Amino acid sequence: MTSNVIIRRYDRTFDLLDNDANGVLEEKDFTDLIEKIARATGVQQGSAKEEALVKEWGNCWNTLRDLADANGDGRISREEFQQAMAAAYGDHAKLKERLVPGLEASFAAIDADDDGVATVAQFEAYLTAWGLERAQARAARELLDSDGDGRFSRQEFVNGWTDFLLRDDAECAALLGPLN
Ligand SMILES: [Ca+2]
Ligand SMILES: [Ca+2]
Ligand SMILES: [Ca+2]
Repeated sequence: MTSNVIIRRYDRTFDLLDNDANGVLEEKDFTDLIEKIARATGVQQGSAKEEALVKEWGNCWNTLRDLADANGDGRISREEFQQAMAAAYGDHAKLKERLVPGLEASFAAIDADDDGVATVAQFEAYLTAWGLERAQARAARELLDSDGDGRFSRQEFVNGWTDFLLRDDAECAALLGPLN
């Protein structure tokens, strides 16, 4: 049974992934989002980091399409997304395994100097690429930077996002801004 909190979180995730806001997820939403993330985080065009972002998020799109595109039209409707996420919710381990490479590539984009630690300022730039307001980005970062030193590790980043998608409690609910 999927709770309302989780369903609202999936709704919010759908809205953010639907980059052109046309009500369906398509490959172009993902490629445009990657481009925005790369530019917002200062990843160089043609760099290995950009290649990793494109590759891993491309894989995320392919996984999502395989999982969710029930009618095979190459687009994922909100309903298809909700149903697929609710079904995948029963298998946390598998969902996590599929998400982590994309999350790690995102962290690498944020962690400009590759020391395994990112700053909240870099994270705010990343979230604005997703269309979040600065204030929302500030609220979200507190969930990752639990000791408040203004920095967080790759592991905290990956855990924060997977908890957001998989854990059924309010603590991590604000990661993508207010859910309403
Ligand atoms: Ca779209
Ligand atoms: Ca479809
Ligand atoms: Ca760093």
